[in-house]
Amino acid sequence: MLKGKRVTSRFVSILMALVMALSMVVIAPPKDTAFAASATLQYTLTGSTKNLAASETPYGKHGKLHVDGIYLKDSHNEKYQLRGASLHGIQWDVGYNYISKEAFQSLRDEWGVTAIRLPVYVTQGGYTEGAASAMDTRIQNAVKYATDLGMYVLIDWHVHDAYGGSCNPNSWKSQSKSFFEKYAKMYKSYGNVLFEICNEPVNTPWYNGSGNDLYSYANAIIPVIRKYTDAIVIVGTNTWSQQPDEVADHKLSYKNTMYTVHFYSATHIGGDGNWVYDNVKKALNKGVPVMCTEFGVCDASGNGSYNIDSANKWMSLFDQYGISYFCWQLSNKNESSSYLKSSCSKRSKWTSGDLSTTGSWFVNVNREREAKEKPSGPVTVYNGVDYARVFNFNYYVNKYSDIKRVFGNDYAGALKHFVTSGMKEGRQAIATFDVKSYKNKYADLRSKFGNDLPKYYDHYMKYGYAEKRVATGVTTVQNPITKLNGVDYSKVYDFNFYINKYSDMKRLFGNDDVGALQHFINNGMKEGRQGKASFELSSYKNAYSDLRKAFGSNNKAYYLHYMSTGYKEKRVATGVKTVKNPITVYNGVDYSRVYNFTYYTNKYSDIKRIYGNDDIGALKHFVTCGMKEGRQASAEFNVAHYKARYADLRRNLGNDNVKYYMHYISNGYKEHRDAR
Ligand code: IDC
Repeated sequence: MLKGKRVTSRFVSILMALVMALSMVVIAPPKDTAFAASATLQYTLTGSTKNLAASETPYGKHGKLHVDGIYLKDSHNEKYQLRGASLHGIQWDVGYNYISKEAFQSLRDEWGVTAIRLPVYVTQGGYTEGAASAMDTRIQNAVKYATDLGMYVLIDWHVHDAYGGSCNPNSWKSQSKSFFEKYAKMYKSYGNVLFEICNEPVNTPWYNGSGNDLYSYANAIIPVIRKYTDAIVIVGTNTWSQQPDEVADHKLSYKNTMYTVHFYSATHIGGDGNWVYDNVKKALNKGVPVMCTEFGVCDASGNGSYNIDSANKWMSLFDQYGISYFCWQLSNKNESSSYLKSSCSKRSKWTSGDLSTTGSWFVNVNREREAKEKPSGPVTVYNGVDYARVFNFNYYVNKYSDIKRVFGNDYAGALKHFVTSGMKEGRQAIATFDVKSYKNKYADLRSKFGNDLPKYYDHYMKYGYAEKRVATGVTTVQNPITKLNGVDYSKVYDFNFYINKYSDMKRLFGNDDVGALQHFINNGMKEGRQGKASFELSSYKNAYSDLRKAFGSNNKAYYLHYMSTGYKEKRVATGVKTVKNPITVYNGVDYSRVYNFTYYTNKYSDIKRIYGNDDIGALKHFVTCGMKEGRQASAEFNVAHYKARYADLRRNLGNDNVKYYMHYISNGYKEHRDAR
């Protein structure tokens, strides 16, 4: 629809480019393409939002804005570039559908947007054509949401040449006056509201002395606003806001006033030699402060093809001068300038796949700039979480020389290190919170969090501080735990006994009762380590043959038996140095006629070494090897003597030792044969 009407400016652009190309030998390329944003989304949008404290929102950090020379500055007097999202016309559902706190918050938290533009179309069924009251409601809602979220909001009196010919904002001067009277008054105490008094004049020069020019219009409207507020006012310029340079000779006298440039990058190709681009540079050179309240990365119709490269060149220029920008437009309308694909019907919480080329590029642009934003002072908020209870920049860099070296001047970097590494490493970042002390002090926390140190910081921030828990000065573990996963090991385990008895345990778990208990459960019992003065595995094992039969060499089972039963049965668990009631039955055969554990282990040093306290092992050895080898395991039975003494046995049993032992057990003993 508008394409035809752009011909004039496009023709001028081409002509100018030609003239420039012929007359100049070198056309300097724009400096600084460091931020050449891609049209492919470089970030993952998950539709999540952050719970920012007011002080961490864009407005909370930067406060009320003002103009200083050609620059927009924040309340710290630093240059400040707004990253703006323009809604579509709010008289249409494509515009007001997205007026919600959730939508603005998505823009703020995932799109890197700091400001919202509200296009109040004057015609096209807009403010002067029947929609005023509906649009008033929408404006007021939008300002409320933006304000709640600490975002800037630009109220745009959207005069727009949709019907051809010229567009002179003086045509709606009285309506404009009452509109701005109303809103300047309503928002006089709002530091985050900006006013744009005429979107895109056409065929209306900045100044011609007629009283019907833009200069006169601005001089009629701005005093109305200034009755109430010195908020930033942005004034449109001639030819769809492409001529801010025209202002230079007749600048307005009101402070905090800026002048508009609009571009559509496929029509107005970024770079020297483009008429609009050059107009901006001229304006800046002449001290005219410029704001880009609308631009697109497609052609001037808001549709058609994209020119991303051109858009990036425009952004480079804007970056050089800190020029704020507002990208056209947040909707899913089926046209190139829409941020969202037309298939996306979500009104907020958009995810990566919902974004069009414009939307993707726009997010890249914002997020790149957001990442480079220098905090105005030490920050404590990271990813929406405020670490002020546990983090202080100065304390952190002064305590750790490695941190100072790397992050000594980097507030955000130091905080990021703390959050992503420092907490895991247990570093202290504020005098009032030492995670080691906090952990030592509270068994309830240890049993929940174990060695997951960041959880302790988190607990203190969320609850511990409010509960007035002690977080410094406790150097030893208090009330060490004995229970894990619902099992109480206190009958066989005591933290202090365990770490003091074993130097390796002290080294590894000196301040870590959970780790020590885990070690005891997973390894210590298997290894037969003693966990408490009143329970000694070897003694318990020595004392009870029923347990040895049941558990054999499964050490852990003895501990568990004592915990569950032995303790109640008052079984003895210390001081028994020798094996009591050593077993003599193996695979159902009782070897007691030829075998005695004490005799066997005392007679053979190798047996003693290996089976000194292991009656089951010794007997097994005897049965499977000892008899074959002719070893003696009882004063009553010597196989060599037995064999030598009885010729009948030798005839029947030959040279097989084992058979002699077995014969004695089954017959020889009863027959009173002598086997000594
Ligand atoms: C366009 C919208 C389009 C709508 C039209 C109505 O993209 O959906 O149908 O307005 O007139 C501007 C104007 C802005 C235009 C935009 C694209 O400020 O209102 O929006 N554009 O044509 N100036 C240059 C381009």
